[in-house]
Amino acid sequence: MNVDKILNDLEKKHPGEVEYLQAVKEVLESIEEVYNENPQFESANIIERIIEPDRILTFKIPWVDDNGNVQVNLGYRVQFNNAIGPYKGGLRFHPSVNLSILKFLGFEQIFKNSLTTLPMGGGKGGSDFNPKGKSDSEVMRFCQAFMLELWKLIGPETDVPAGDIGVGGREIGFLFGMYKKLARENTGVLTGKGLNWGGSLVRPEATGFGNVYFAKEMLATIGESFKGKTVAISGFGNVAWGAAQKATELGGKVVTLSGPDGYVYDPEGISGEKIDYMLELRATNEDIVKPFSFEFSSAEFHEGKHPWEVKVDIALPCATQNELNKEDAEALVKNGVVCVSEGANMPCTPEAIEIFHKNKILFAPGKAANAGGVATSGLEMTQNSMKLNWTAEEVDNKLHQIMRDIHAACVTHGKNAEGYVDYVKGANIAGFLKVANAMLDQGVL
Ligand code: NDP
Ligand code: 2IT
Repeated sequence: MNVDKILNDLEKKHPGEVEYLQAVKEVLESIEEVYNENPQFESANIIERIIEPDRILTFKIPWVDDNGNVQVNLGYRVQFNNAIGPYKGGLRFHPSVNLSILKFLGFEQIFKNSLTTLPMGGGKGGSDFNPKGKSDSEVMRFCQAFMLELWKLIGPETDVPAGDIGVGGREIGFLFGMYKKLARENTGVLTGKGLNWGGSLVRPEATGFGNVYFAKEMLATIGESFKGKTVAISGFGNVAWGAAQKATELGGKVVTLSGPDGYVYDPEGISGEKIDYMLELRATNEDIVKPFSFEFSSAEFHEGKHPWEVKVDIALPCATQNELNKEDAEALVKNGVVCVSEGANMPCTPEAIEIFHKNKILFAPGKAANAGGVATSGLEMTQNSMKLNWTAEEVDNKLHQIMRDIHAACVTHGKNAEGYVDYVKGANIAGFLKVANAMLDQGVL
């Protein structure tokens, strides 16, 4: 495989799709060696087949706002690869959404879902709709208009969307209701559903819990744990909320949260009612974390800054892509960070990851460390198929075991001669091999 040539060709076909090209580059560089050792991959041209999505649906979404004005947004669903199961992946509603971002997320999702050990292919979708400042009825009308197009493409055995940035329980409810009405069937076509209508216990917490379980496994390899450690978290959404709960439960002290406006630093620790308040803040649909510092006097707000300047032992970036850059990584390392585990998708830039690797920091990429969310979506699909519900304990135990298994797979494929584990390489190789072999088995499609 000639990585440079493949990337050049891809860039010519898709100029300016920076996030997508960034995600593909990382995977190709990690798997190059294994790929070249297996000539059957090259003869079936697996690489060219895996880096392009199977198909992309783009559609317009006209809807009426509370003032009677007609608004128009763009909607997308990227069905990337279904070699090991139905397309599976979240929907993102954020003004920054474009095809490059959804293709990067869909591409990552293929390998993440493969790592979960469950039968799920990779996909992603969303819209440039901005939930900021929208009323519940506006969100409902938008979700209904979105589903009016999307429903034709999805189904419980073909493509199963879920939440992501800007899409939580409320949006899944509106989307599910509309699908049910259009398709005239009540199935597990979306995950992240409410508990009374097919949802799974622990799904809301699962991404953040899973991220902390993964970090716990990494820390154990050096005889460490969360107990007594300070933890910086970015974001204040669904993933940050779950991570803050579990990190606190395991004895860590969470000292930061962040939003697009800056970060809050709370030296007394963010636990209990402060974690509950995150949900309130999120539900306001105002894009800011600053009000946290009005609510709790122990918290200081730092406008326009990243939380990575705070001295901590563990960093959990849980907001969005490319939010932790080289300078941030240098600051964390200088301050003695031992473990960085990505709750968000691709939050660390390639330059930041290089700094972590150079300094032998325990570093986990999102496709391994945040796989607990989609894994629990997979468990929701199983419960829907069986028409049974598992207890929170059963789901949490399964999630915990899946995260342990993902960690073990990363170690198997990522440990070097000196004993340092390159979790990026390990996750990419383990995720890739399963999908590539499935594609070989199934012929040229
Ligand atoms: P939420 O919408 O619940 O929260 C997203 C958080 O990130 C909010 O705090 C949001 O603030 C902040 N944010 C969004 N865009 C930016 C930006 N451009 N700059 C700074 N902050 C930003 O989403 P989730 O918690 O679900 O998602 C967070 C990350 O985790 C994403 O990368 C997502 O892809 C990933 N993820 C989510 C999973 C899930 O199950 N939900 C599973 C696996 C990964 P604001 O909205 O105010 O802009
Ligand atoms: O990035 C992700 O893994 C998610 N947003 C969750 C996807 C899912 O299908 O649960």
